[in-house]
Amino acid sequence: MRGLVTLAAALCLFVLVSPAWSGASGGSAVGVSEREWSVTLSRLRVQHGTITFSIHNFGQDDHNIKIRKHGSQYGFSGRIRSGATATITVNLKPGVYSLFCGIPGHRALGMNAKLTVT
Ligand SMILES: [Cu+2]
Repeated sequence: MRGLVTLAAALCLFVLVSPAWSGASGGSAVGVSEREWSVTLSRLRVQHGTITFSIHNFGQDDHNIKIRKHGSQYGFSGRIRSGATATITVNLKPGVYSLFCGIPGHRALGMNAKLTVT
């Protein structure tokens, strides 16, 4: 219940830094907020294993999220329309990952974030 409340708060009230909440599958969860031109994570460090990313596009343009480390791709949200939410669940090993928008030009404009998996 608390997790749902926290998730709703993160998505509806633009809360950018929220406490960790447990994913339904028992793994970790990370909230991702996209807008022109930023990607903001609810947390910057997360434990390795199953991680669910709840991604909301607060922007006016379409965006997406790609998860990469050392040139290898670990996750892709597909297109997320303005106002929409996408969820992707991936299994990540420890390391520093980049979460960025893969639409040409958007990463360079600032839609890029780093997540440390411990
Ligand atoms: Cu974008």
